Amino acid sequence: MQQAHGKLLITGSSGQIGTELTGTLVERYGADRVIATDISKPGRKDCNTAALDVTEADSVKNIVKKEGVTTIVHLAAILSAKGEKTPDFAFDVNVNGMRNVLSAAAAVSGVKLFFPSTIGIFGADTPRDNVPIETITRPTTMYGITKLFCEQLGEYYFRRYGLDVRGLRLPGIVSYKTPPGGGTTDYSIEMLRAAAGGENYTCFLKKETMLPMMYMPDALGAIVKLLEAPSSALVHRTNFNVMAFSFCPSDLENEIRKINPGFSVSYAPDERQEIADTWPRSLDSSAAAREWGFSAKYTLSEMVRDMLMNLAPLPEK
Ligand code: AKB
Repeated sequence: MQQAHGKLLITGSSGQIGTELTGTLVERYGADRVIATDISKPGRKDCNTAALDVTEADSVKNIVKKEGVTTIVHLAAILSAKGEKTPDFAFDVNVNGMRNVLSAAAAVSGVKLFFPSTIGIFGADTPRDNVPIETITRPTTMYGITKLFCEQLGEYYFRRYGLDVRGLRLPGIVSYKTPPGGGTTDYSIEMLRAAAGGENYTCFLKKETMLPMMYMPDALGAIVKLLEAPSSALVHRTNFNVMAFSFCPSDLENEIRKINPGFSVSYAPDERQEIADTWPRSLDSSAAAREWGFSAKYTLSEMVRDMLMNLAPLPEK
């Protein structure tokens, strides 16, 4: 178990990443140090829990102060597809939530804050391949616009108040424990779930839509590594690119077919195609590797095998 001082507060802990990251942090720092929060009080029993609406500035400030929080993992956010359906709500949660968390963190000395940004901060004018950290960032979704703002507001709090803010741009994250909610890369999990359940799948993106992705164990490893990196090692702060591999829906379909030859996918792109068309195919993650040792272990085929095994027993060979 790692030594951590004070409490570690997680917002959005009931989401796809939050559910698993909370377990990882409880193992690492101990149950009594972790407070898992979400808009409704999380049902988990392995740590302290509380209901917390990040859009309520006083509630955020109070819990940070009252509990002696020294690390905040701010996951509460509205993702790309849902954000296009409810742009005002996405603005409120993503922008006001981030401001409230930053301001609560800055009001107490020595607090460290982690939040995930996204490949959604890029836009149609961004080069598509091996995208560097510094490039054209003109997102067209509410999710992308608000997350780019979060990156820049985080940098502002670092420069102006010395707040130890850290963030990375996550690609699509594939996992089996908790379904994602409202993302564009969710098709990959839906496809794997359908295959594991013995069903065929209708994909909402075109078969050739290539996007950067990562398997959950590598995402958890990356978040913990960035969280624990010495502050002095960080040249960048809130905008590290990270990815494991790129694939398009037909690559995933073919990979599933190697295990489950009867599986088939039909393609019926919807409005989420427009979002995916503005995102890059691959990212340059070298700054993350250099500054805090980012690496991803799983390949696409290892991930597919592990997903199918965990979602349903694999067919006999
Ligand atoms: C989404 O699809 O909105 C997210 C993301 C790539 O940030 N998974």
